[in-house]
Amino acid sequence: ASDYDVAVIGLGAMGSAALAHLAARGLRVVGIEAFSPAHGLSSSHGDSRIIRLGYFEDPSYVPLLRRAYENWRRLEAETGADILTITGVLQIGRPDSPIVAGTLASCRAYGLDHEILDAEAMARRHPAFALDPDEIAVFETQGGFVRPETAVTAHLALARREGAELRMAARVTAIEPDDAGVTLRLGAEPLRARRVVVATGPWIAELVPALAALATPIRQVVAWYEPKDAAATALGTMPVFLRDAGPVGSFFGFPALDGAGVKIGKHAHFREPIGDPDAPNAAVNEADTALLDDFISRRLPLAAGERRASTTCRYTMLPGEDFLLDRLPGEPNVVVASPCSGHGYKFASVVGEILADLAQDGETRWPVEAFSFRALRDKAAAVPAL
Ligand code: PYC
Repeated sequence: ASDYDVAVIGLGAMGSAALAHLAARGLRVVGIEAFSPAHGLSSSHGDSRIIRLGYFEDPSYVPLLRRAYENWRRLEAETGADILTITGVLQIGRPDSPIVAGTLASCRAYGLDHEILDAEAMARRHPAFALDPDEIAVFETQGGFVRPETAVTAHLALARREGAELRMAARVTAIEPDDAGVTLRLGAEPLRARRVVVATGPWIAELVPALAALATPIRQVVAWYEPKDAAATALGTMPVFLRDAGPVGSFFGFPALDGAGVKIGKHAHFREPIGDPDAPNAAVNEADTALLDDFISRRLPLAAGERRASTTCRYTMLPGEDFLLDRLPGEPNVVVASPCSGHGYKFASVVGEILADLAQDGETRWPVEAFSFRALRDKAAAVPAL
């Protein structure tokens, strides 16, 4: 007999959400976390994550995002936590840049509320941003941010209230699947469950060796700056933003939140692979801060006061830079999730529902074929892992 219907390993963004959805369905569930909730070694800390509906990456994400917004609001109602704030999002670049053209394609495909602002309109409406004359911004009204630590805490609180058992600072060292379920090795006492959800982010390949050559954790850096102009960078005035930077990639940022200043980062930063996920990230260095200082002084001059703080976190990248949400081929009792290629947090509330579907029923009504092992292998054949 199994001790549990479902065990969830890894209680960051995706695992905590899956645990809450499974517990709310009345299943006997246990959540197991090697460290502590939203710890600083992984991908669920740092105060804020952008959420946006007009997804430039592909319009096919929009239905999932609509559900993510609904689920974030439901989680707030169920727990009283303040998780989702709407600020609007500015997606800035040349008209033919992937961010601008892709956002417009999604907005038009789904009739999403948006405006196109040229450099002059931006100077008038959003003076914090310095645009080149040939750049424009798509302002999408539904953009905003999610508070990652608060969301993990809320999902775990909900899970606990619905009867989930939580085991913190407990490390699963192996998953042994069989026809009836899975045995998890942790400490002296193995644990039995009918199904397992593996959502261990940068540690995913440790428990799912099939991902060793496919999932690559990389080091990410963000920094907070004292605004030079408090009014222009305040929450309620300044939207969150993404900015296309041509061949070097893109930058992102947030208005000044909670007295911490304006936070910015470069998507995927220097794409530095992390060899051993147990080793702390290399500390923030001069090359890291030079990149961010240069961006903020040229592109957000009214936010470019003193750099107050900086930190590292991690993305776990996949070929094609999509997600993986699937059962392990040949092992239907093992559900694999959470390498989200650096843009997954906003989806955690719907990903939790999808993982619960896959663990409970083996299938989901949400469109996830693009996030299957088969799709991942096709992408790996076409593009390298990073
Ligand atoms: O998906 O909006 C996003 C994002 C911002 C920074 C990293 N990902």
